[in-house]
Amino acid sequence: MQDGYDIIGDVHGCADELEQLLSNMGYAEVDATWKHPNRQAVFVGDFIDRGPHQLRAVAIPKAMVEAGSALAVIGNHEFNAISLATTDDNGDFNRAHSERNLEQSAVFLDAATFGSAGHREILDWFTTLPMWLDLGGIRVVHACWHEPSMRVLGELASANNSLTPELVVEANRRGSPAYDAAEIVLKGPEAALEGYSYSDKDGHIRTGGRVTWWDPTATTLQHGIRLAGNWTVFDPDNQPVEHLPASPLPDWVRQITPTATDRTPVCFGHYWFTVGANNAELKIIDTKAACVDFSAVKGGPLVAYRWSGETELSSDNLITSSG
Ligand SMILES: [Mn+2]
Repeated sequence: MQDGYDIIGDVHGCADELEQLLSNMGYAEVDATWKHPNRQAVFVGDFIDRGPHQLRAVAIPKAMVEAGSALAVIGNHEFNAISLATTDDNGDFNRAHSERNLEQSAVFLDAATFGSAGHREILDWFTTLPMWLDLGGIRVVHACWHEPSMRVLGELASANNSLTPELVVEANRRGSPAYDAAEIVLKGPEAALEGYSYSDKDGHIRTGGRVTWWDPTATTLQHGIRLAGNWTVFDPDNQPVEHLPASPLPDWVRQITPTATDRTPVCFGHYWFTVGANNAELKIIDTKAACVDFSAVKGGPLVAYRWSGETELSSDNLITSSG
């Protein structure tokens, strides 16, 4: 029955691409859900926000998980959705209803209607999702596999490592251990840029950058901070420059980088990889790490890694919604 896992990247409202990908992988609609005769899907989270079919992008994975044909971990967008709708001991929303926060969640909130029964049902399901899955030979997390952070989160989490009300409060309290741990596991480690800044894909000026934590050779800001090619980098005098400086990444970041000796293969999403012309860049990172987010909601394919027990991952096992 169980021949392996099909680990599916960030859906972000792309329900049509999800159904196409499932169909391409031999899943079929049975009893109002998608099933494969001998495989199980695993979603890396980030079902919602941005894309056109918010409710279907939740309903399809939810039905699959409830039917046992899929597993799923929570992404930062689901964490944010829960945090926007729950309150701390003072009665304040765990995630403030600032213009920017609401804008980031607007597409989902428009579709789900904040405070409605349907909205609460979706959030209740998100709350059941673990923050990571160790499936024996393959690991799945939304952004970063980092065991010290997982231990911190695990102390406040439910038995299956899903969120509890207390953990949602703590993980939104800036400066708390759970806040830092959730940042790393769900959003990926970010390093300060020493006065440098850049304008990101949404036009926000950022003074910290996402670290390529999976790459043991990336030891400097220049090589270890993930920036898209079309983003502009500014030096401390706010002048545009070619790239970030070659100064070393902070020690705490380098300690997150996996060592060569303990590397169970890990699949994750979150990082907006792109496939390039003719799918030339449709590939895993290395034999121990695969990002399955290829920017489906920005015109890329939705991608899955089809894992069948191998200890060395291969790009040959990537399957796309585009066929
Ligand atoms: Mn994400």
